[in-house]
Formats: sequence, C-alpha cells, structure tokens
Amino acid sequence: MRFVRSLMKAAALANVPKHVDHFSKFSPSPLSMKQFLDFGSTNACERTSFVFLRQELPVRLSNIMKEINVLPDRLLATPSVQLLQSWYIQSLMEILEFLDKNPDDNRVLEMFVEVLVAIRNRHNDVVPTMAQGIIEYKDTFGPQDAVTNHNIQYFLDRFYTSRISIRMLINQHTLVFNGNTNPAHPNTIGCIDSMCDVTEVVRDAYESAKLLCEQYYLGAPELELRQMNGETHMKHCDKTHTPIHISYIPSHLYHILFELFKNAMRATIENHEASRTLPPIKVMVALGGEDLSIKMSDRGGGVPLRKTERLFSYMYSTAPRPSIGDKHRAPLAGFGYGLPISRLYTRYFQGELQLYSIEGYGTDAVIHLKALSTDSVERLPVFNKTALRHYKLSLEADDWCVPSKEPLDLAVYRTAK
Ligand code: W6P
Repeated sequence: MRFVRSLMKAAALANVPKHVDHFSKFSPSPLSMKQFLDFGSTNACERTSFVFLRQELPVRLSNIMKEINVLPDRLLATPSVQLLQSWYIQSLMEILEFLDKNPDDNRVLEMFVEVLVAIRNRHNDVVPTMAQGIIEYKDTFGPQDAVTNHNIQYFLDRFYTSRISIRMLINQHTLVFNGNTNPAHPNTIGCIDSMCDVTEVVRDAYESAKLLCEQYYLGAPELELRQMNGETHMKHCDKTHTPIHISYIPSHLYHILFELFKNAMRATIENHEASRTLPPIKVMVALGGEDLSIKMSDRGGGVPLRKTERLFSYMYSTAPRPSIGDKHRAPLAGFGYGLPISRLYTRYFQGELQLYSIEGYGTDAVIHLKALSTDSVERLPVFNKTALRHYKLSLEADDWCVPSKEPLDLAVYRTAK
C-alpha cells in the first residue's frame, strides 16, 4: 500500500512540469476591490469562488514558478531556493487534485478550505527563506554586478507581489466562507474594510512603533497628525475633521505605516542624540477625487540622494539576520525588506510609495492609494516574452559616459601656434 502510494506520488510529481507549462500559458486575472467585496457580500457563493480559485491559483502559481526557473543557476541551486520550489510544487499539486471534484459537494468545498489553510502555512516563511538564498549566493559568489543586482530586484518585486496576491485570494476565500463575520468591524469582508478609517490606522501604527521605539531608545518623537478631506463638499463640514474612509486592507496599510514610522523614529532619534527635544513626525492624510495620499515627514537628517535607491534594494538590504539576544540588534533598523515590500503593498492595488529625502534635514515618505474601489485593481506580474527579456539583458556598454577620476590633460589639445 505504501509502495503504491509512493508510486502515485512520484507520478504526480513527474507531471508537474506539464501542468506548470499549461497553466502558465494563462495570464492571471486581476480582481478589483469591488469584485473582492462582491465575492463576500450577499451574492457570495462559495461554489463560484471555489471554481474560480481552482483555476486562478494554479495560473498564478505557475506563472511565478516559470519565472523562478530563469533565475541564475547558482541561485536556483541554493538549498533555500530548492526548498522554496518544493513548496510551490507541493501546493500546486494539492490544488490540482480539485480539478475533477464536484463543486456541488459540500465536503469538497470544506476540504478545499482546509487545503488552502495548509498551503498558506506552508508558505509562511517564504520571505526569510528567499533572503537566505540571496545570502548564500552572495557568500559564495561575492557582491554581485549591476546586472545581477537588477535582475534580482526585478524578480523579487514580481515574486513577492505574486505571493501577496495569492495570499490575498486564500485569505478572502478562507475568511469569507468559514461562516464568521467580525462583529467589531461590520464593514469588513474577509480582510478588506470597505470603510477603512485611514487616520485610525495611522494612529495605531504610530502607537506600536512608539512602544518599540521607547523600549530601545527611552523616548519617541510625538505624532502631529493632520487631515484634509477634499471630498467634503458640504459647506458646514470641517475638511480637517470629517473622517476619511476608503476601501482597503487595513493590515496592508498598517504594515506600510508601521515600517515608515520605525524608519522615521530611528532617523529622528539618531539625528537628535545631542539635543533634549525631538522634532515630531508630521503626518498628513489627504483625500481627493482620485487619490488618498499620506505624507509622513521626519526631521531625521535625511539620506543622500545617491543612497535613497538602496533603501529599496533587496541586494543591499540582505544582511544575515541578527541573532536573538544580540545586544546590538536595533529593533527599529527596518528589518531588511520592510521598505521594498511596503512599496509592493501600495503598488499591488495601483498605489505608490515614494521617498523624498533632503540630506541634512529630513525625509518625506509619501503613500498614494486609489480613493475609488473601482480604480483599486490588482497589479499582477505575468510571465511572458517581455518578462523573459528583462532577464536576458546583458552587460552592454552604458549609454552615458563614465566620469573619469583622472583630470583631463588639456595639454594634449593645445595646438602649436
Ligand atoms: C530616513 C530614512 C527613511 C526611510 C523611510 C521612511 C523615513 C525615513 N527617514 O531618514
């Protein structure tokens, strides 16, 4: 019996590349915030969601599995990336089991939820595992060239976006169809809040970052919060006090803001060690007809322009994780991938995250989100020829001059009179 089962398992495994080829030929189908909300409201139908997901999850998994396969061989061969690939293969096989199951059978639907939960857990540590792969690669082959750096940046942005989107689909299905509604948040459907109070999330994220900051530094900068509800057309409404609501995933927004607050607090404190007062972190929340924007300004001394790109670089920010109990570990150091992944969260629903730093003064971090749920549509990577071309870019000569360190010897040009 065991023998038969292991034979079947081997057969399934052997068929995986065929399935990956098949499903990667489809483009992922981006959902809008409104579609996510519809899945979980009155016309919610677990059967429809199941039929959609048993196709869409393999499509999203296969698209990114194809892209993992074009990573540099030396990175692909690391134990971490091998482990990661085995998770993707296992999860894909588990979902494919449902392709020939009856959607009208409630036991099938129940089993599907269980499998999704198991898949979510299996992939919990994808980010640190991938980071470990990058470390192994860097340790073995040294600091990499600009092309490798670019390719890894390009790949990880797409890989982590894919992961965010797959987890979003799994979270929505498992939360909406487990029968519970959250009484504290009647407007939430799964993990989406159709009335997400942005200012409230800003305060929450500030308070958590403040606690962490006080543990480490014995103090934290104050928060100065202002808002402008530019969509309030009523004369007697105070634009600075009418709450600002959008359809969004509060946990994503919290994650982004918490990360930004940690960075702003650390910069502020380390830049004012000598003085007795700390300049506050100023946050402005503004709602317009199209955008919801949040600007967070610190006076932490800023970062030189040359180094701002590095703040989003996976290669640069991949350092061995500080061991637990390490006295010198800085809890506000930004945990490596915090900023790049926060930017992916904003872009995932067509938003953006930008840093504008003034060296010698401070930094403005600006988040732009879509104010309208009809504009909030998933932004998803697709594996096609264009994507493949990005990896094939070779190290050709740059089309801008390289400034020379040697002063130009103008004597050469002096012509005889
Ligand atoms: C800094 C560096 C940084 C990154 C992100 C957010 C705020 C800040 N402030 O100095």
